[in-house]
This record gives sequence, C-alpha cells and structure tokens, in this order.
Amino acid sequence: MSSSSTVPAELDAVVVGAGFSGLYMLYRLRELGMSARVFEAGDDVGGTWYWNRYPGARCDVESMHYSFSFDPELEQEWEWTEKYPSQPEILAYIRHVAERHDLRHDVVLSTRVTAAHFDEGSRRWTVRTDRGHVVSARYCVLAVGCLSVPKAPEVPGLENFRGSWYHTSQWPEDDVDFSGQRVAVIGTGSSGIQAIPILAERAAELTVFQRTANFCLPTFNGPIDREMVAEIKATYPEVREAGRNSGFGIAIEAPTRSALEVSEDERLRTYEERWNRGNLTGVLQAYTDLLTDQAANDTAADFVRDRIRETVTDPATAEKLLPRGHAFGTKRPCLGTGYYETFNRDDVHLVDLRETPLVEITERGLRTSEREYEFDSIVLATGFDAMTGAFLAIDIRGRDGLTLREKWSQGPVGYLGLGVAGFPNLFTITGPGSPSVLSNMIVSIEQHVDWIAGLLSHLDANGLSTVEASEAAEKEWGEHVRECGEATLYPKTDSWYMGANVPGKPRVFMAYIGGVGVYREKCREVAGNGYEGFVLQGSVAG
Ligand code: NA7
Repeated sequence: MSSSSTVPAELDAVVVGAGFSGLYMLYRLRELGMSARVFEAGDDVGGTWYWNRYPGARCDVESMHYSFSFDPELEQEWEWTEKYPSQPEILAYIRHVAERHDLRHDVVLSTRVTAAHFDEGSRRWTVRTDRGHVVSARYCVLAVGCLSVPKAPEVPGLENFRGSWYHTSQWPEDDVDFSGQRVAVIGTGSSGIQAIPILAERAAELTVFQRTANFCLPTFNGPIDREMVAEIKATYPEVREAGRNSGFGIAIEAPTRSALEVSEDERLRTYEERWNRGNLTGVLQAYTDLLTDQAANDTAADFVRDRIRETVTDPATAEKLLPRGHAFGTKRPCLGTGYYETFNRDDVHLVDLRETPLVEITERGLRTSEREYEFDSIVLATGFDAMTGAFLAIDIRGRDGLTLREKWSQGPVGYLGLGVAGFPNLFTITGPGSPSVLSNMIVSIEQHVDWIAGLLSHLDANGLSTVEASEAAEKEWGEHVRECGEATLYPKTDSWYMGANVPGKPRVFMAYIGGVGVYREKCREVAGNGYEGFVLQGSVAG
C-alpha cells in the first residue's frame, strides 16, 4: 500500500485514523489549504472495515445510505451489489474514495499514534507515534472510531490454548480454513451473529457459547433492487438531506402512536409488516414508546421471541435463544441472515453460559462450570471497549498536563461530543455525547467533519489561534445527554452503550439519543451564535 513516507515536523493538523471519518477530515483540511497527515495503525485505509473482516461481516445500514454524500458524482457512479454491503465491498469503496481523491498521499499507514500533548506556550499539539514520529500540529483530530479496541473474554487461559484463536475484529487477511475442525464461538453480539451461520457451514462442528441472548432481526439480504437504486439516485440530494434531518440518519416515517393504544391484532400486523422490511429500525420505530416504556417494549420483544420459537425446531434450544432480562433495542439489536435457522443444524450446538458459566480456556478448549469442551479453533466475538477505548488508548494531555484518562475517570465528558474542556484544538469525531453509534455513522461523520471544517475556517478568517469547549457548556451538554438517556430504557440495561461490557468501566450512557436532526440543528445554532459555548482565543463567544 502506498503512503507518504515523509512527515513534516510541523503541520496544521494531525488526524488519527484513516477510516471514513479520518479520510473525509483529510479531504476537508486539504480544501482549507491546510497541511495535514493521517496516522493509521492498520496496514491500509478503512478503519472499522479494514479490521473487521471476519466471515459474514456486513453493515447493518442499507448500502444506498451507507456512503459519502460529499461527492455527487461518486454517489451516482458507485454500484452496490447487495441490499446490505459486505465488508469487502465497503473496504473496496473506501479504497476507491482514497484513490479518487488522492488521499493516500497524506496517509501514514502501519503507524499508531501513542501520545498527543498540548503545549501551552506554542499552543500546539505534539503528536508521537510508535514509529518514532514527533510532529507539532496546530490541530489534532481524533478519528479513531467508536468500536476499534477489541475486548478479550475475562476468563483466564487463552495463552494455554494449543489450537488457533481469532478475534472477529482482528481477523487474518488471508481467510481461515476451518474445514474438518471443531470450532467454538464466544459471543452473540452483531459480530457473532453474522459469523455463526457461515462458520457453521465451514466447520465440521460449531459450538456457540452464549452469555446474553440477543434480539436478532432478519436482513432479507440479497442482490440490490435496481429500481430502488434508480429511484434513490434520481433524488439523492433530497434523500441525503432528509436523512440528515431525521432521527437515525435515514428518513423514515415517524411513529405517532403508543404501542399500548392499538389493539393486539393491529400491533401484530404492524410488527409483521415491519419485520418483513428486514432492517434495524422498522419494528423499533413502529410506535412512539418502544424505547421508553417497558410494557410497550414487551409487546415488540414478545413478537420477536415468537419469531424465534417459530424458527428454532428444538424447543429447549429455542428457549435458550430467547432474549430475556433486557428491553428490546437497549442492547444493540442485531441483523442476521439465517442466524436462528443455524441452530437447526445437527452440527451446531449452543451452550448457555448463564446456566453454566465459562470458567477458563484450557489447552484443549473451553471449560464451563459443568465440563470441558475440546476445540481446534476458538473465535472470540467478544466485542469492544466501545466509544472511549480508542481515545484513552492514546496518552492525551491537555492544559496543565491534564490527561484525558483523568478527565474521563467518571465517564466521558465533552461538549457536543466534539471537543473537551481543557483540550484546546482537539476534536473527537463521533465522540461520546454525540449521536454516533445510535445513528447511521456516515451521516454523523460527515456532519462532524463539515462542522469542524467550518470552525477551522472561522478561526483562520478571524485570526484566532485556539478553540476550546467551556466547562460550563460541557457540563450543560452532559446533563442534557444524561437526561435524554434517562428518559429511555437504555440505562437499565447492561450494554456497551453503558460501558457495562468492560469490567471497571464507569457506567454512563455514552451516546446522545436526541436524534441526528435535532443534534445537527444544535450544532448549527452553536456555530451561528459565534461558536457559543466554545472559548475562542482572542475573543470569547457564548
Ligand atoms: P458486542 O455486541 O459487544 O457482543 C459481544 C458478545 O460477546 C456479547 O454476546 C457478549 O455477551 C459476549 N461476551 C463478551 N465477553 C464475554 C465473556 N467473557 N464470556 C462470554 N461472553 C462474552 O460486540 P460485537 O463485536 O458483536 O458487536 C459490536 C458492534 O459492532 C455492534 O453492536 C454493532 O454496532 C456493530 P454479553 O452481552 O456481554 O453478556
């Protein structure tokens, strides 16, 4: 992979990460005439879609909506082949974008940023990498992704296992041959649910270790509907604009009624119709209160549980696969292709870790409280240190040597999920406190990058040198994010949205659930009021 080998000692901006957000940030910085480099730990561009190349990896947002909107010709030219894009197709798209806009030239691959320290005297960031770069930059943009630090299972013994093991998010570039093997999968989140049906086909025998049964909806994936593509392409600007102003980032008709105010018959018909759309939002957006009222949520959860019972032929297995103990949608729901059907195969087994917890990984396989299982390979689909992990993996120090780790010791704080008080000229793309993981990520990424570019251009035009979130604005925004979260069922559930999947992590609902459109409007207002809530060097706004 070609990438720039020389990195100037002084730059206008350093961007960390060459996924969708880092690449688009670079594009905008260049437009502003700024010198910039993107440091990327991976051996190629792509971010999430570079790393997560496990069998079956696929985006849960439909292809026509999971792409950049900033290049109108590209969106007309690019042809997606399936309703939902596979990882190889998305990676090909990202590579194409990088080449089309000559972005690789300023991307430094295979290089991990280890530290970023703010120097109050020069008002610049000193950025260090694991390959010895030391760069002084006016701006530091963290485009590190929300799900990029893998989480291992918290059971001892992985180093003793004599077979092979793989984490879904660090899959070997040359795919793995599981033929003839006894394979274990630990984890039934989105990655496990996508990988399991394919691993079942490839392995001689597959055993799934499930701790929490998840709600999985069908994708009804297949070749993309060409008529739909033509319709969308004919009105792409309008489709995109409607997405930007919607709740999730894709326009859907907003629900108007409570699930509890309609008859059971009507509800079931509605759920059925929406289930058949094969998407994440259909059923969950059927009524206004599915994510705020437990009784309303139960109606949708029961509907999904009935579909699982219908699909899985062995009643005991079906019972184990029924999600219980958390409201539908409050752990990230999954989209799958043939997931529940896979458990009808004779060569697929399910171990319920709630009944028999995992105790250790042994030389030969896995030991639960009941017995030892032998395997040739173990697949860890155990998820990520989500939303904060990748920021905190870097030694980031702002004013007075304050570390981001100290600042976030009780949970992440920041203004609009974009900037953090005490850390001037540092930006967090899709950071905690923004809609990020509760939205179509590309819509959120474009909005953040455009907004940051607008701010940098404002600073330049006004001869200003630094911008920093004020403590007061950060506090007020944090309260608002918390209140919005608490009005829902999300905080009641142990999920990675809450940091609950990582032992010791502060329990905080980390995303802004007010909706992409509302959030966008707030950011626009802030900018319109002279970047209200940010302190701009040389003038104080807000
Ligand atoms: P997730 O959604 O965090 O799923 C991880 C899974 O691994 C989940 O089922 C966990 O069970 C399970 N897990 C984690 N640690 C253990 C241990 N120690 N023992 C047993 N099981 C464990 O990660 P994914 O990679 O699937 O998906 C991440 C996001 O990517 C997804 O939400 C989409 O946004 C795309 P738990 O539920 O914690 O009981």
